[in-house]
Amino acid sequence: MKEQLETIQQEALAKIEDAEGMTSLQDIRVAYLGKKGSITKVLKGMGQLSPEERPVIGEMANKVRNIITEAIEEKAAKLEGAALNEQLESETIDVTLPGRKVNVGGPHLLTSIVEEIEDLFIGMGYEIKEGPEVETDYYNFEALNLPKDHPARDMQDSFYITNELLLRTHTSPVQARTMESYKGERPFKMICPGKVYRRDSDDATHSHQFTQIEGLLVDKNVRMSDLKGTLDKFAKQMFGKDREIRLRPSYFPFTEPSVEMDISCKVCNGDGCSVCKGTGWIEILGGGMVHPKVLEMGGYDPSVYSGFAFGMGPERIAMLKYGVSDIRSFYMNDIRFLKQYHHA
Ligand code: 2NL
Repeated sequence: MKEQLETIQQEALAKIEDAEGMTSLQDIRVAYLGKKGSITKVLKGMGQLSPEERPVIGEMANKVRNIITEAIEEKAAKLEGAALNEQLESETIDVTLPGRKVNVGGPHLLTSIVEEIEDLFIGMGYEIKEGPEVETDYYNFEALNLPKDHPARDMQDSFYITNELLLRTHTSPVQARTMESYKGERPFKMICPGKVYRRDSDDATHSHQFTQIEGLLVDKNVRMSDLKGTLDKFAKQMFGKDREIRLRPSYFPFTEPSVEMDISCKVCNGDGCSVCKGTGWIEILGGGMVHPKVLEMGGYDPSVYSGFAFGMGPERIAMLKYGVSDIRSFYMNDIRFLKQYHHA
């Protein structure tokens, strides 16, 4: 039995030495150390031995098992190291290959225009305010001097949710809310950009959803000339320092007196062309002195405070500034249109 174990040890060590991969190593483990392996077989035959021989052979069998186990583990570590080296060599990465192109988007043209206008008014000390797009009848109409029988309140012209709730038709409710929040106690200046909604059949110049920016300044002794100076600065910064403005009388329910502002046509410099329809002037926005009733409803005493307000459509500003001919282009999300303005 002693000889048998010695042969087993020699044989096993030679096979382990020659093993070329993990699978053959595993086969060797099973053949020698497994339940039906050679060493187990020897141990099973120990019953025939004398009581003196048994512990000697038992100890030897254990030694042989340990030697073989150790040899297998050593060889396994060697084989794994070799496999890793081979993998590292075969999988070298070519860092000189050009990378895949990532398409980076940019702000929408309308976003750029709104931000440009915001920056301009922030520079004049204005706050930016936002408000809800689902508004109450009170803030959208009543507080702005648009009483119950006013034609602008026609069901046909607005998206009503209930009798008292609707999608705001202008950003003016934000101004009404701002006046209310300041409780008639302090002067302020703010602009409010945002989405507004009107029932309309969409075409090249109409959209049922569009954006607005309105401004409101309330203080003591505010005059029409303050409005004119502010709008002149806005026009020159937005459209170029050579632009002239002119104010024409107009009507809005929340201002009195009310005006519309034109800028001199950039294309013909005021001589008259197809862009300005021969007039030399292009309409940009509306405004006026805040109606005393609106001040009062906002909590400001009209005998102490006065103010000016104005409103404009960023779509129209963008169309004039960049020659966009169809308002629907802003909402169709045609990537060819959007891409043209990523520099803007
Ligand atoms: C336009 C004209 C305008 C206002 C908006 C306003 C708001 C309050 C008080 C007074 Cl709370 N006025 N807003 C005033 C005049 C004109 O917008 O053509 N917008 C596109």
